[in-house]
Amino acid sequence: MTEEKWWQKAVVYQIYPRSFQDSNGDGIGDLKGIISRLDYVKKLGVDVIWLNPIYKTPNIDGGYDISDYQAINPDFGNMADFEALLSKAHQLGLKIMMDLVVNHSSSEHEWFKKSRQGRQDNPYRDYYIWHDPVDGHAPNNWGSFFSGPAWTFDKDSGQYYLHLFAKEQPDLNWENPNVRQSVFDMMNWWANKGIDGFRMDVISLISKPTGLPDGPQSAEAPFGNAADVVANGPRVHDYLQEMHQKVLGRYNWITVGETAGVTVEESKKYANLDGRELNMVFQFEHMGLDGNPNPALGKWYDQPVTLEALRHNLTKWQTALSGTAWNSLYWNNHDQPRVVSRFGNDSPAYRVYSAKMLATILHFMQGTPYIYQGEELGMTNVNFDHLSDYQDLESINAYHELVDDTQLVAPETMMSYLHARSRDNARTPMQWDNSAHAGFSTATPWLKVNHNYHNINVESALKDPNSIFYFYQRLIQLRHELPVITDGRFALVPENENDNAVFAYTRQNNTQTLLIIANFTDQTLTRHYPLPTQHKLLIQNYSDDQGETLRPFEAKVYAY
Ligand code: TEU
Ligand code: CA
Repeated sequence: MTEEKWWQKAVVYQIYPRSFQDSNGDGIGDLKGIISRLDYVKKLGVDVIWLNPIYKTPNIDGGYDISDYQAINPDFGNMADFEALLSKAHQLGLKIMMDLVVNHSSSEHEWFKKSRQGRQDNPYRDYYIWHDPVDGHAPNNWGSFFSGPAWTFDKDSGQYYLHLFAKEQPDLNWENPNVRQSVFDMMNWWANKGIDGFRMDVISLISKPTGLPDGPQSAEAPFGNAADVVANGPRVHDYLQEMHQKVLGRYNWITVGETAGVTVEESKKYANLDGRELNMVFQFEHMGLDGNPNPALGKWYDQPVTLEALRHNLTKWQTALSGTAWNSLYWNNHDQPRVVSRFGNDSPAYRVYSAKMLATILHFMQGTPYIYQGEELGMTNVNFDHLSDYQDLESINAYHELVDDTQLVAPETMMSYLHARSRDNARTPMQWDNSAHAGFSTATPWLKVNHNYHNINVESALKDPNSIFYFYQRLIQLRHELPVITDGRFALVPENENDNAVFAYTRQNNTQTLLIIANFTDQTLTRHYPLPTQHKLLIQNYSDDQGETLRPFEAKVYAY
């Protein structure tokens, strides 16, 4: 076992700047707003803040389309504001992890503007992935993650360029050493500002497969699935090892790879504890279990996952990486619905119980936990009435493709799918108090506030000793105090392997055992788990312990 690293004991809090706190009354969250709320983040007890992109951007995709990697989005402030944020965070003992989006840039980036100027004598042409038409068509069947084709034809030069995401997000050509060096120089420039690490957007997609083969295409789908053939491409580990040599190895950072499509075996390369590439993966298998049974509809669906499938998957990752590689632990982020609505029960009777239950199951696992802003309040999904209330291009494009173009889904059904799975569920403004616009802004926010802010907000959470907030605070504190949460072996309780209502597991090291029990249903159940006579109850979400009786969404942890 390698020596313990600081980031193995750390807890990360994710801030989506556009939706956290507006400081100047334009309805858009900003850096000064974040500064004004750092004390709140500190009170929760986390160690690191991950900031979603704050760079200059045309904002086609929530800032994941960057037109200048070394400038701040003016909606959010300027470089002096960033420096102030970093220094205030450091004073409070909080680290700042930045988003690194280098699978693609914005089509407004200087590199792409130059790249599209022509094929001759153009050192920037090969910064992106250009291809001649094949039989008058796009080079292959790949679809964009945001609907439509992954190739756009450029009339002026007679070639197609690749964009796995929106057409305004052209993919960078990592095979070009100048691209890699430009990225590494940019990373070192941020390092000199004193940042504490990077979260690397879709880093598993940077190495494209040789020959750009078609992806698998299901019967009704208009395009092939690019992710299946692009993820974990032939040179991705070479590129990350080069990045480690030229950048990462110089700093005591936290580095996390957003690795869609990563397998357990691949994770042992990306996030091996030998430290040649990244600290940890951020993988998506448990986010993909409740997709539509029709592959043409992908993530668009409104039915919940079964506990068996969820437990099976989480258990697989807990056991497979143990001692070899490191994983992130998360229930939601800016791309995912709210955990309490998706895996719990957000009705008034059960919202608080189920939010605490889900937090318990996750926070006693091995890995580095990520808390997405508002999760610590039990913020819920939002049921917008109209498509026009949505701002997220993935949601809007999917609606048009599935309802209008292919007519695979009826309009009401698609609204139900958006209510369940749209990325905007995560992006509604942070709910600070009961005042207009939830205290997020004095103006109308860029995206509607969830109506339930009158009940669910920071001000009331801080007044209530039984709030979800204080429960998370306690979970974070326990991780900092008890080594077994970081280094203990994970095992499912044998009696529990096929239980369709309760999730129970143990963590064990040489000095301590923890038994974690969680009822995933709204029913009262009876379960018997062997427990030594000498034990104590470490944390629970009800006010008393009724032994073998498990009340709706009850969670408790014994230590012995
Ligand atoms: O997301 C990567 C990714 O795999 C997405 O397709 C994700 O699965 C989808 O949003 C879920 O619905 C990252 C960022 O987190 C996301 O916000 C960006 O839009 C995307 O990359 C492109 O940069
Ligand atoms: Ca603002």
